[in-house]
Amino acid sequence: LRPISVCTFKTELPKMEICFALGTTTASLPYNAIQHRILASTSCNQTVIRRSGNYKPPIWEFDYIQSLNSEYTGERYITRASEMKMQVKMMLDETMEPLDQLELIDNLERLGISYHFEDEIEQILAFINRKYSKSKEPKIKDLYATALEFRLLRQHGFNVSQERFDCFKNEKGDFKPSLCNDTKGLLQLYEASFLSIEGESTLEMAREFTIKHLEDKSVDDVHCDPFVHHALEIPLHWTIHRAEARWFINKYEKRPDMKPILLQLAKLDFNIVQATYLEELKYVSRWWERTCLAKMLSFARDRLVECFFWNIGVLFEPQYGFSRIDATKVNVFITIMDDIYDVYGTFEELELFTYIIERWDVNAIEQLPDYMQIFYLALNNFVNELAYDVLREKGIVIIPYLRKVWTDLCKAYFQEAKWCLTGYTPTMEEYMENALISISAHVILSHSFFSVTNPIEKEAIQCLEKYPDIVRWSATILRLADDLATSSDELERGDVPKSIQCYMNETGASEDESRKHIRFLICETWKKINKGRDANCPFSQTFIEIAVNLARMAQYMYQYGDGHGIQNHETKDRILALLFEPIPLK
Ligand code: 0FV
Ligand code: MN
Ligand code: MN
Ligand code: MN
Ligand code: MN
Repeated sequence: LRPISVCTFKTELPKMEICFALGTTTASLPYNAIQHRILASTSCNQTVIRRSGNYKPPIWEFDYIQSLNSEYTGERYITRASEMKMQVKMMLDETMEPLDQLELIDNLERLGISYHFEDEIEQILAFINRKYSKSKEPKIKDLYATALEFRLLRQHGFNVSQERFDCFKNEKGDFKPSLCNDTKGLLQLYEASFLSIEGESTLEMAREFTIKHLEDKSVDDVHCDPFVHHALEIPLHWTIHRAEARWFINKYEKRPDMKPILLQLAKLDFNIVQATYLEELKYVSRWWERTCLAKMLSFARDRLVECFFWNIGVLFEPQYGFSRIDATKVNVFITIMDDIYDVYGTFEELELFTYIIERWDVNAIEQLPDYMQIFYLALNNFVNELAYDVLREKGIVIIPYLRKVWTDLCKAYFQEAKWCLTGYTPTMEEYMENALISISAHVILSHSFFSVTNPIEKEAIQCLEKYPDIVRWSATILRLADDLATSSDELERGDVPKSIQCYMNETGASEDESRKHIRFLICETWKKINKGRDANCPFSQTFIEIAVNLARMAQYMYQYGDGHGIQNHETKDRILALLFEPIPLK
């Protein structure tokens, strides 16, 4: 047993039927933690022993956040940036060679400033695409240029065939061995291969081929090309914009072909955008302090800054400040609620809580223990406020939808609590069906949908309610990335088995094999996303981008372990670099 905190709660039991059978006795249960659950939940006297997640207090305290200021809010900087944007627009107009155009676009994207030039970029790519499909001459045979063009066109939704790479294969159908010496070409081919969809064997082969040869290079060479190293860590297509911008600006500065205007605009724009993030963070941190939830629910993760940070990856453009603030609150509520179910709540409390949430019965709140009362009322206030804003701004009542997504989440959490209590290991399929909901992507994305969509169409809501593909794919990657990073600790704490354990249990695979399989599933899900663009659902490009970015951000937050809950130094450094430290302008 690992009881950490002992506390008392109201023992008035729910006046409702218990609608399922447990059918297991304490004696036969395999895990200490489960016995502990039983112990806690059968206790009818005043003392209840609870588990603890052993979470550390937050790194970023309220006073620290409030003390931060950025000089980049001033009019002077904004004017300067606008002037530079005009110059870059001219540059886009005047660049004529297709390869130069492609490189310019690629640089703008990696520098994090392409969002200012979306129309111009779209036009150029459409032109390149048309020219390519009309031309009868043999296509360019340079691997680098071919792959760059392929990736950019696909990224922007143009339909280009993998056959473009056939000319780089030999008679046997393999990539020509001579390509190994072309590091620049290999790198581009590697990045392009991540835009593949299911069944594209050339791109599959390209990925294996390039990874093998790039890895060889990065092992051989002490002065390994930083671009190779960076790419192998995480491909561009999986990277969030802000992180890439921060990294690339540094590298771009040292390039011989660097264009000073791009560099200066990128730095300045990064700092200006960062300053708006800071204002949002300070605002939402005051809200968080006022709720007192961190003090009153001290068993839960207090991760306001991390919760905010997710949204830098999910929707980075400065105009979405309000969405980021609301989305931060959503993440905070999810994180606490997850801890209530996974760590702190007794089985009976969870059962009652789920029952009351399902009916959204605010009148029944008194039946709940104190910590659930305060949590539920905070959540209720948030839902009502958001619904009020949406009704005022967009004339549509969304309360039932919001309640429904929170209810579904609670039911999925409760299912896991039941499995935990009975020591049941679900099959992979059973697990995933529930885990795609319990990872909360649908809650996150539904709230984002209502906050970024205007006008809100009834058909789009109806689609959203049915857990559309794009939400499922995003949820799949979020869930699997989370499991890879958090399940070891969760298992130790006596949580339910996660995907890795379910797969091991079902197939007899070792943990290593199982983890490999999970990473394979992540790659397969990306292929679906790449094909994606669910034609039946009238979602905006912005919303789709949010869903895809959530998957990207999950891989970023869980890249070196649990970047959300456990405060590892990688996440700390990333937060400093993306949120708190401006880029020196010199
Ligand atoms: C992860 O915690 C967690 F809190 C999530 C994914 C909820 C918040 C989501 C965002 C901030 C995007 P944990 O690993 O404990 O989640 P599970 O579902 O595995 O218990
Ligand atoms: Mn993009
Ligand atoms: Mn959890
Ligand atoms: Mn959980
Ligand atoms: Mn987890």
